[in-house]
Amino acid sequence: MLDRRELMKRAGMAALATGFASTRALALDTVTLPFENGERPLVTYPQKRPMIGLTSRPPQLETPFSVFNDGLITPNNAFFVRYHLAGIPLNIDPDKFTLVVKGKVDRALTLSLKDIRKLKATEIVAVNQCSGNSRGFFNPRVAGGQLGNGAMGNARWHGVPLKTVLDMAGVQAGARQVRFDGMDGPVMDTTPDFAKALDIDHARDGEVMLAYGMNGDDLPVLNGFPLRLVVPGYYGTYWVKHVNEITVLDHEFDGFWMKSAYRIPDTPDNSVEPGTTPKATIPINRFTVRSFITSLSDGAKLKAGRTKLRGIAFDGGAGIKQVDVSTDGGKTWTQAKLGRDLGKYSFREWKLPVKLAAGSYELKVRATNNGGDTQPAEPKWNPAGYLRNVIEVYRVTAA
Ligand SMILES: Nc1nc2c(c(=O)[nH]1)N[C@H]1C(S)=C(S)[C@@H](COP(=O)(O)O)O[C@H]1N2
Ligand SMILES: [Mo]
Repeated sequence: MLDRRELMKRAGMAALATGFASTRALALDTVTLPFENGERPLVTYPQKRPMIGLTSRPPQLETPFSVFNDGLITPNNAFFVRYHLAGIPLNIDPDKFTLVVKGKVDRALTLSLKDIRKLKATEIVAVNQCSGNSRGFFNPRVAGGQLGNGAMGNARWHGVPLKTVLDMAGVQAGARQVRFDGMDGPVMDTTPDFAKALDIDHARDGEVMLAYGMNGDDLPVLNGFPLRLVVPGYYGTYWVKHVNEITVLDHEFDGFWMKSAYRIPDTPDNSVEPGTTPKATIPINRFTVRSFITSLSDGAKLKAGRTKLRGIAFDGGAGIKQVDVSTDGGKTWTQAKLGRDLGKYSFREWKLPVKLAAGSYELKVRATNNGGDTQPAEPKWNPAGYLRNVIEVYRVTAA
């Protein structure tokens, strides 16, 4: 017998599928991101509030930046969406969903969502950020989605450690990597399927998670319902959505999205001279350290006097040690007060009251992590437009 809650949920899922079928990215309005050709439609999709639309087939949605000033956790209905392939699974029956674990294991597994939900669950607050977040600001410009700063979000993820499932299957000696594939696929078979891999020790570190919950709810369809990988501190490309196949490999996975895409220069700071091609590359991995002011935007007009500056900082998992703010274009810096610590993979809030007499100001914010990494004053460059973490500048006037 199905209980009432279950029935309601099913009705909800069916309505959602209909919603996707009939909603062709209804454009409400437009916004302009602060770079050339930055005009974007504000679009609606099921389970999402109006979002900045980058593409519609597949849907790619950016979070309006003001959302990051509302709280440290990004709401599910405002969380960004990134897909590579147009064949996305919008009508998944959670009762029929299975996760297969195979390859170099003692016992191949086929787990239902119910089986997975019975395993001991954990939670982690972690930022998911697209490798190409902020790509639109690159100069010289680079190919790829011209994103502003909204291809990131911070959520409380709920699920089971990937290690639990790998241990159930029994990883065999000689395992090198674990490959993850989701239910989406190419519409034309000339496009390579989206699959990613992690080294076996990383996959078994106890932090990498198979998540079915996000901020106390199911995952939104467009964020990977009913199951996705969460790889704390690592760029979003590894956070495979709708994951239904896990394969333990005795070699390094050489699929297109590992071998050819999502690679960064193999140089000490992972950058190259603007406009040049790196000699050697490595797979993209942990986030660079970043910080933003969220309480105002570039070009803001303020009332002269006291202003409470506020914002966020995050990094690839060392944790934020310090945030400094400058109101004179970087000549002098004042340490901001850090807010509550939600864990080393979360956004960290910072606050600083300042006094601005009438005039023009260049506000800057700079974070430093526990590993001693900080943000560069001049932007670094790489041909794919990844890793952006220049110190952000906000030109404001007080009157
Ligand atoms: N199945 C699947 N998972 C995927 C992708 C994809 O195209 N297909 N894109 C990845 C990339 S590049 C990013 S940045 C994140 C984005 O996660 P989100 O859409 O939940 O914000 O999903 C990752 N997982
Ligand atoms: Mo991404």
